[in-house]
Amino acid sequence: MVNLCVQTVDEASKYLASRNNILIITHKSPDGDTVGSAAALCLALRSLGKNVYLFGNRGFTKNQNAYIKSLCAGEDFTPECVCAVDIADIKLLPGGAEIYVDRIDIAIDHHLSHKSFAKRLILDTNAAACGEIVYKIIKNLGIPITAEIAEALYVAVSTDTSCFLNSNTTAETHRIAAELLSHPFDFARVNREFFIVKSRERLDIETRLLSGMRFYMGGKVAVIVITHDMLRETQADEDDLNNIAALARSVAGVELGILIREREENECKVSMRSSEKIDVAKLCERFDGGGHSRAAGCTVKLPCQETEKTLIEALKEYPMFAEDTEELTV
Ligand SMILES: [Mn+2]
Repeated sequence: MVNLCVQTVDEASKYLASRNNILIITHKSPDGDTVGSAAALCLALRSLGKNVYLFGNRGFTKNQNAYIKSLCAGEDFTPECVCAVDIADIKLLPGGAEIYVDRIDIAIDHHLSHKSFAKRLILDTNAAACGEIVYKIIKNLGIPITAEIAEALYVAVSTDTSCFLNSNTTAETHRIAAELLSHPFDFARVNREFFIVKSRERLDIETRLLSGMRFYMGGKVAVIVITHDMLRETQADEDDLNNIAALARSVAGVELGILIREREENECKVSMRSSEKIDVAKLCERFDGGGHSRAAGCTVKLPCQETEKTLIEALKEYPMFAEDTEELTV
């Protein structure tokens, strides 16, 4: 167990400003928030003349790599300071970063389910995105926000709020986004790229998921399953699957959308999206996972069908689902 030191924005800023040769680590299955936060922090600290790199997360997608490849550390980089962004749990370190398990100097995070692992922690669970905290650190250090930094932070904040649609969006989120938009980057292109345009592969997998969606608890729960076969047949890659967990929740009457994704023969990754009526972080914690109250995940060591059965069984304990548990057909 590490001796945790909780930091304010000011303390975290001073700490980072006092360090050099900094490695920034993003989480496993990196999303827009972890990547955008890391890129913005990296660029900002570099503008102070520091040596800063991102850990070369093997999970970076093609789209993400286009932005950040040049920021990634080479094999020979030996960090003096290791910083984790948007990482709620040490189990979410990306593959290859295990060597840093006991030596994360500072974690910047916004997950309510955060399990301390770093020597220092700046945690703001009211922040819609980790990018909001990084924004405050950059401002605190008086670093000018360039168009590049603004774009990275905008990606972080917009993706973690599903383009300012989710209930985690606050007035502060909008204030930060408003300032970011005052810098000359093409936010309409970012919005189009992240929230509007769909690849043919995405369309193909969405079609399959929609037609195979199963409903439980009188239509309050919807389950979609992505198997290896589906990925092979549709040729969908990680970019194509971005935020696909939100699909099940998008159906009228659904309070809880569940995505089950086949990992190995006996292992599934589960992502949940919910309305305000159910706290999925708590539900996922029962399966050793976690996240936010409206968006969380866990890993279940069972084949897909059994994973689905186990999750639906667990839901029967919730009073809101208790009265009506039959499966509906589509
Ligand atoms: Mn986040």
